[in-house]
Amino acid sequence: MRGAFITLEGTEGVGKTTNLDFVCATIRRAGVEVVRTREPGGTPLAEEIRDLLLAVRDEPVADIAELLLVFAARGQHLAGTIEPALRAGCWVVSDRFTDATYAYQGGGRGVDEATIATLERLVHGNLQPDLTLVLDAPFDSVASRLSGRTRDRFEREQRDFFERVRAGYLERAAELSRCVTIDATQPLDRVQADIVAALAPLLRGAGER
Ligand code: T5A
Repeated sequence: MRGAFITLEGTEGVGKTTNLDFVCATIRRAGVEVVRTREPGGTPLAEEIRDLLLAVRDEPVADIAELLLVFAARGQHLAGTIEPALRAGCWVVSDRFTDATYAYQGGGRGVDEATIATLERLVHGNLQPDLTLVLDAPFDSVASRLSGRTRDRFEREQRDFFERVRAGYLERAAELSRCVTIDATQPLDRVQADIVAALAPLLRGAGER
């Protein structure tokens, strides 16, 4: 039986990585095998593409080059990690997937949605996450969580970029029934209580998949 595909999304510092382990542990407690992964990345080649994407460089990166690199990494991630795991009946939990492209390259950079949709169809056809947890917080409430880190190429963007990314996520979440938006400004235990509630319907169906 095919596994379920769950993604965590949101702007920088909202707690995706922090909650990824929690999501995986909650699923394992229900007796289901889970693969934890991330984008860009998730295979050796895709991780190399991640390094290219996040590196701070003097040369401006063209929007189309960034977009194609994101989907190149995703194609490899799907072929090497996501698809084999789902086929084997494992659940896959990924830190970001294509919603991030709509939010960052679409909302943030201004690439038109139709171009992203064309690549989405080409790279993953009808495959979509079964559940997407969108951790949401205004820029100001999470900016302090990132202070003191070395900033990658995306984290060096200005506030208005992250506001457009956040708006992109919220717009998609409002349109897609697989998305559950969670208030990431809450204390961690409250965020995780919301995550458990969002996972419950999928976990109830785990035995029937
Ligand atoms: N990208 C990616 C694209 O442009 N297009 C795409 O299609 C894809 C897939 C990847 C970058 O690539 C771009 C977007 C990204 O910029 P990344 O490292 O995967 O980069 O993503 P980041 O968002 O940069 O990851 P971060 O680590 O910055 O953010 P997280 O994972 O959301 O936050 P996390 O879990 O590290 O938490 C940050 C801090 O906050 C604390 C944590 O303890 C930690 O210290 N925290 C809380 N504190 C208080 N209350 C809570 N509720 C808290 N939750 C977490």
